[in-house]
Amino acid sequence: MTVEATSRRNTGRELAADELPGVVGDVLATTPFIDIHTHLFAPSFGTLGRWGIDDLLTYHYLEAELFRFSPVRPDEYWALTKPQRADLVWQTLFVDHTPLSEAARGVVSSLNALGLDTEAPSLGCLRQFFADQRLETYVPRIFGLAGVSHVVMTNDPLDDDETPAWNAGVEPDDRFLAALRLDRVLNEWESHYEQLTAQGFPAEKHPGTASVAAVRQFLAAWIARAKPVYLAVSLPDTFSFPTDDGRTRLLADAVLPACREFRLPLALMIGVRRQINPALRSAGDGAGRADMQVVGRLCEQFPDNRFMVSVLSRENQHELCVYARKFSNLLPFGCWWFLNTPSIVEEITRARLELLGTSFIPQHSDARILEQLTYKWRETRRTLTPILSGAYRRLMSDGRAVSRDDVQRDVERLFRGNFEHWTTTLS
Ligand code: HDL
Ligand code: ZN
Repeated sequence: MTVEATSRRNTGRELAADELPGVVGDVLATTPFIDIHTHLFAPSFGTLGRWGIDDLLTYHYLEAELFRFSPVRPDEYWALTKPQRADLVWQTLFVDHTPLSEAARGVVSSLNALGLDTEAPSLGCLRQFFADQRLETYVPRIFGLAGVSHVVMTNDPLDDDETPAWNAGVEPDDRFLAALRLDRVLNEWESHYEQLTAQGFPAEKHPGTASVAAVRQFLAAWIARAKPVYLAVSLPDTFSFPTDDGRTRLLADAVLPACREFRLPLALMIGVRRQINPALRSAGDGAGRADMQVVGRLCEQFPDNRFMVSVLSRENQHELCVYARKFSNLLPFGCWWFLNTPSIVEEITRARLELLGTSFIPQHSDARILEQLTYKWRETRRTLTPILSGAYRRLMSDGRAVSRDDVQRDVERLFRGNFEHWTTTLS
């Protein structure tokens, strides 16, 4: 059969190389992204949602940095009120020192995006601005500044602060998509199985057949209630599969079958070393290099499951790309947590483009505080513009014309289409 020489249907004017940064930057700036992993909550979740200057400044990234500059001890810090902690962080990291770290500069960027004084000697005026905001207009303003259309929450069906909102019938908000987070089920079973029983799904301390059935019913009930776009779990750097532990049994016999039944991806976030310094509380987690063979085994043994995977160790990134080349049911996503800095994002994203083309999701914000969306996505767009421009420039110099339509198609795939294709829920 002769293969017709098909000329590429040029869907737009061919760009000149020196136009690329401007066009790429403009396409990134004007395409709304889907933020596939955050810790934000829709306004209907009430006080679970965090926003404003005191929350911005008591972000655990900044608290970890505070203890490097201030003589205050963690126990003294935790004894302060949140405004007192925010005052101390502001004075230490933003007045007494230059906010050069990613997280500190992020606060400056978020305040600047709102037209606020980034050099305020104290927080009074800033607090007044945030006190004057009303979420019904403020959330759309932040989404607009950040250039996002949807964010995915992290919903823990065993969190005592969150389940009352679901039980009360929280009003759905299609800008805030749900994701069921299963850390307590898969990583801390013995501390939480009784909560499943209390919710009406009789489970046992050592997960056997009855507990597997209970988890299946628990998941079915919560999937019906929360309508998640994926299920998720964070896993330690020591994660292995299969082993003879309860996590293997619950993952293989309950969670992955539920994902297949309800056509949901499973997001694996691998490489976290929880609480390496407990005194820092939520700032006390660290990172470790994982054995990436486990990713290959899962993708191979469960070909009908779709795995979205983010890894916390910089050293695991290249292996993740290689496994993604071998398994099309593996979708790498994001530059997670300690990797979300311009220099490392550049290294990871260039390698992914070179190894995977546009078949990955470059970033998620992991935002915990609403206004962080603005700086995290501004930073992503700023970092990705030269990376994508460079990839197109290299393609053009090797003999393939590039149009703005190409750039638009690729950006939409990277920041929307890959995720929409993997989740059946988005319209
Ligand atoms: O486990 C996770 O989802 C992590 O993102 C943690 O929440 C971490 O504390 C974080 O906020 N990283 O950005
Ligand atoms: Zn997170």
